[in-house]
Amino acid sequence: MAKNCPAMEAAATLLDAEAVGDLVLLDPLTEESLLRTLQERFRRSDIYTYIGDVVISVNPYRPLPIYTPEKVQEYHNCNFFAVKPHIYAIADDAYRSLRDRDRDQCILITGESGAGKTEASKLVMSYVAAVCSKGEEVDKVKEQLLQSNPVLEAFGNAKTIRNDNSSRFGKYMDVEFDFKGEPLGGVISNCEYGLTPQPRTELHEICELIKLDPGTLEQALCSRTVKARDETVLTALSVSQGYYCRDALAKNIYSRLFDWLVNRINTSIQPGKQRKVMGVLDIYGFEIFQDNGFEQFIINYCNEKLQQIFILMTLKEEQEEYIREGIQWTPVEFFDNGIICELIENSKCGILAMLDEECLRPGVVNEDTFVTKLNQLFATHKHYESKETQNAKHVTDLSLPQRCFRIHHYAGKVTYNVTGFIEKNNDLLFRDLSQAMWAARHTLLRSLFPEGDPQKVSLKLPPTAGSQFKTSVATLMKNLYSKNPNYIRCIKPNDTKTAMLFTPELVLAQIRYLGLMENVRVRRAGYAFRQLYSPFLQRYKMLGTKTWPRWAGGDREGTEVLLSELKFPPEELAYGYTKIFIRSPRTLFDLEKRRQERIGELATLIQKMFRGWR
Ligand code: AOV
Ligand code: MG
Repeated sequence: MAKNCPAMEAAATLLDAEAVGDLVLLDPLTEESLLRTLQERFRRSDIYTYIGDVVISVNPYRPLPIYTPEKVQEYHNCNFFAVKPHIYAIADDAYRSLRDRDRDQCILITGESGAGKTEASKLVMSYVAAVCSKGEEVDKVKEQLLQSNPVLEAFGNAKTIRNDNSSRFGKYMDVEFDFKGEPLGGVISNCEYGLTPQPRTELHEICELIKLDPGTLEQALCSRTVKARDETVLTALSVSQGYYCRDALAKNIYSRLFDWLVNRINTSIQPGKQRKVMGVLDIYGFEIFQDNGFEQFIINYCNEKLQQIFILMTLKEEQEEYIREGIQWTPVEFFDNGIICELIENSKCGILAMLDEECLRPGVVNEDTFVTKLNQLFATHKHYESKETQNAKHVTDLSLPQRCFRIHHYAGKVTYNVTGFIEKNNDLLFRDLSQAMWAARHTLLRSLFPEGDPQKVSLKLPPTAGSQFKTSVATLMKNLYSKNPNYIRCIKPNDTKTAMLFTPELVLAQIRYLGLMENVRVRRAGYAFRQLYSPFLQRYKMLGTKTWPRWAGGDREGTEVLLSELKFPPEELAYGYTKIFIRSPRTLFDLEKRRQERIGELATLIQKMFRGWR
């Protein structure tokens, strides 16, 4: 390069600066510089980048030689910030916190469909399996945990336009460890939705498979028994009702079989006693199709909740802690998507509650009354739109058709067509069909339909699909909140599944909705590490002449005495009411390094004393 060409030099500096591994160090911080950094790193096949301890992963759509056993060794017990950003580093960090600091962990993997979440979850699991100890019993457990994946994927994944191996079920796996950090087993939970039946084999073939008299199935598919007082009336179904029954049956068989499979795997991998837990969450990504129905609505709701967890745990919680601890702090603005979650899930007037209400209404129900109600309720809601409410809000968008509503999700605007919402939410399997299945001589199938037993007829309506989903999402959120979160934010670089192709506009949109700018800003304004004074002092007091071997005063005072003796720059530290805050991870590593050296010195000293005594 010509030395005296300032433009080239500036460009080279920029490129170097743009390739920083931790976006917290980015200077200047703009959307443009953040995007260019990811692009430049991606060009160099560095698909992983950090924001503090959050990992961003950009899907390379081709195999990279960075997952070898040698790489595993490189990251095993590594210093998170001293090695190149890698998914193995976050896996290692989480595993060590679990083993050495006794904190349950969860790894939250988010991103849109095809961004690489499932691949990431497999990399985390295989890394943890590779670094924990070996032995016949442990190897058996590891094998069982890893092998559960292909079985579940065979059943629960399907090709979509977005992803050839798209997860159609949300998977959350708790891996359980003993006190030494050896895996004991695990528990899998599935939040399943998005099954689109394509069910057309001949009735006779089906009946042969399930060992059922074809007449029984035919009758159950074409008619319905209605009980009125003491009378039982058999009514014939219309053709479309017949199709509905067929699809409902196929879907029920599929999803019940899937639940059975998960239960079977759980019984073989579930340990007796649980000690420490690492949860790995790999869920279907945010979906925006040309035509979006109930499935997309449910899937996007789940993603909205995951985004909320991210906001609450990293952005909001971080800022609130500074305020609680009395630390000087300039608040950083961020978008809180709580309002969108409420719009969907509010138990009194959220969209799901309105849908349930519509499903329970006697008489003819259809989706038109459902949309009308939503339009009335949310006429002025900032995140809700439909053709009717647009008039009220004085906006017109000709692309928004009738029988549709649009939600402004954190990740983008999605137009949902309400056709099929009521049917799918009701998810009713007429009793005639359960009874027909119970009559089959195929024992497994029969066991999947216990309610078909005529002795056990219950009149209670089963919960709707929407409310079941809401419950399982709530359970999942509670579980995640109880653990220390680790984030992997996956980015999809192009829409054509092309190797190493980076489309800036697409990535920029994801940078925006993943809130990466806010994430960097909060992280920069904040402190990377914090700990209560007492455990902090206990761990590092050996480094100070005044605090070692014993400190008689208070913990906070002791921490101050110790850190001033170690001469860290004052801007690196902040003293809260109960905790010490350290700004950069490097200061913490410095402390750790000094501690290791000191332990070495003390060990030598003790050895010398021993020799002296002998
Ligand atoms: P997803 O889980 O995020 O989509 P996947 O993990 O299935 O996406 O990734 C989609 C495809 O991208 C994979 O089948 C791989 O071909 C490729 N890929 C992803 N990560 C990597 C990687 N680290 N290295 C190489 N190739 C990769 V969905 O389940 O549709 O939301 O619902
Ligand atoms: Mg997936």
